[in-house]
Formats: sequence, structure tokens, C-alpha cells
Amino acid sequence: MAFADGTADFRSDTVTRPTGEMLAAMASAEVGDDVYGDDPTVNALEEESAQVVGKSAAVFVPTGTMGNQLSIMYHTSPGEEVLADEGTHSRSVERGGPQALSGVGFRTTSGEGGRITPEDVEAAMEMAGFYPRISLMIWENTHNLSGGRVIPLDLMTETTSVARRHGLSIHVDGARIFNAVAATGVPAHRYAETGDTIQFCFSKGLGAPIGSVVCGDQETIDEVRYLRKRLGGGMRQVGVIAAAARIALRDRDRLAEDHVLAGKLATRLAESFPGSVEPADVDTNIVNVDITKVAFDWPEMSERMRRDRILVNPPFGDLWRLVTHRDVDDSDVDRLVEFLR
Ligand code: TLP
Repeated sequence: MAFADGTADFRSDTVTRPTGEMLAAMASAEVGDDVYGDDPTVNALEEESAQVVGKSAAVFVPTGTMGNQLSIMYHTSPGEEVLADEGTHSRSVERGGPQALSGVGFRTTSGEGGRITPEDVEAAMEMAGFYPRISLMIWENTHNLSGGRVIPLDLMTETTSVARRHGLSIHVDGARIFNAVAATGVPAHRYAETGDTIQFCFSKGLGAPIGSVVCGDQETIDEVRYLRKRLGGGMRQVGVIAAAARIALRDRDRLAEDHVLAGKLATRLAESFPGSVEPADVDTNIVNVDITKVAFDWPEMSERMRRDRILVNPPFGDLWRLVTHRDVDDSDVDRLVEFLR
């Protein structure tokens, strides 16, 4: 449902507001100082998160960015490189975190939908001994920039086994891993098996106001927890936010509704503006639109949309990203499409 003031917000699935149930759980959460390990609500959330992805331990962090950056810090040493898709969030959107915090560079791939193949890994490793050492490979599933595409489990398994043979560690940026689960029915732990660490976010489609978690084996997570304090991520009575995250995790199956809505949006746009969207490529809750097929003058349209209480992000080159989530519905999709028409 749209927000109470009637605004339909398609900018991201991060814009959702906490539900009444979340707010009630936050108000009554049992808390303690989490740096001492004393917060029972955080401890429960970490245990539940680790269990869902089949890892032995987890550590709660404020953002997906911190989860990714801590994982990169943990897996690499300065001067090394990370193998990842060129559009991967931790490389492109996290403000130079890998370079600044870990002193690492990137060796990039450019497969469709963020896919990395065994051949990509072999090609990257060919110059081992001459080029900087590659110590880490990052998966992003679902892959944000390509339009929320799911990376198939078989490919992840195959490529990961080649990467491991070359001695690489693997991190999964699973900010939206439960969207992949909802789209394919593959259990989260199968995707997580392809990584030594996985981070996922409670604050995207799952709808919590804040929070992510990094999961891995106990020794890894102990060290990530140590590094979290270094970055200022050691938080205190944060059971108040973990309480909302626990509800978000429990209700993760609802993500399928966002996918149905994104499918509807894609179909309507494809009908109204031929060639603007390929509905078959919409795997989850992100719809990438080719703005040239919708043909509008962006600054003017943006202003008129805002007046009509429709919020969207500006296009990125020719690409315009629309995202569905718990706080938009069928009537908001109708309103957006009618507005564009
Ligand atoms: N993505 C945000 C923006 O930063 C682009 C969004 O609106 O989609 N990994 C992936 C795959 C992400 O999409 C994001 C956020 C993050 C990590 C970082 O999470 P936060 O915002 O919690 O730091």
C-alpha cells in the first residue's frame, strides 16, 4: 500500500516503513550492551540468521555496506585484488571502501546479469605471478545493477569450485538473497554454501528500518566482529532494532508479492512503450527500463511526478530503475503507468 500521504515511492525497496508489529516489538525489546554480547534480542537474531543460511555464526551490522566492507577487510590484504562483476555494489556504489579501507583493487568481469563463469576465473588467474594476487571473489545475488537478476545456483557452485581450487576466498553479497530464494525456491543455505561469508540486509525488501548481518564459520565471525569495532560498528542496546529485523526475517516469504507486482509493472510498461522493458528478464523486484523508449524529458518529468506524489530515481544513462516493495501496490503501479502514458 502507498504511504499514508498517498506517495508511491519506486526509488528502492529500502524506503519501506516499519510495520506496527515491528514498532511494538522494538518498544518492548529486551536489550543489553551488545559489545559485551549482552543483548538477548541481537543474540537471537544472529542465531536465527546463521541458521537460515546454514552457517555456524553471524554478526549484526548497521548496513549492507559495512557487512561487505568488513568481509573484504577480512578476506584480503593490501595490494591484492578482488574478482567481481564490474557493476557489483561493493565496487561501484560503496564510495571506494575496498580501496580506502582494505587497500585492494578489482579485477572485473562483465557477464550478463552479474554472472561470473569458470572461464572468467581461469582467465583472471592466467597472469598469476605477474599481476597483483587475487585473493577474493565476490558474488552479488540478486544482482542489483542488472535489474535484480538471479545468479543461478549451478553457475555459482561451478565457478566457486574453480575459484576455490585457485585458493580464492568467496564472499556473497546477498543483500537481496531472499529475493533469489523467493524467485527460485532454492533454499538460502544452498546459495550461502558458495561463499565463505554471506551478508544479507533486513532493510531492503524484508522491510526492517535498519540492519544487516554477516554470516560464516565461528572463527571468521569472531574476527569480523573484532573488525566491526574498528570501524565503529560496535553498537550497544541495539535489541531495539534487532527486534524489527527478527520479524523481517520471519516474514521473508512475502518477497514473492513484490515479484508479482514487478512483473505486472514490466508487462504494462512493455505494452505501453514497446522495447522499454523485457518482462522475461524481470526475475525479482527490480525493473530496469530503457528510458529512450519511454522518451521523456527527465528534469521536467521528475518535477511533475513529484507534484503527483510519485517518487522515482533519475535514470542512470539510458537505464531507469524502478523497484517494488511492501509499501507500493497495484494501484500505485497503475498510477505510474498512466502517468507515463
Ligand atoms: N543498495 C541501494 C543503493 O545503495 C543502490 C539500493 O537502493 O538498491 N549490496 C547491494 C546489492 C545493495 O543493493 C546495497 C544497497 C548494499 C549492498 C548496501 O546496503 P546498505 O544501503 O544497507 O549499506
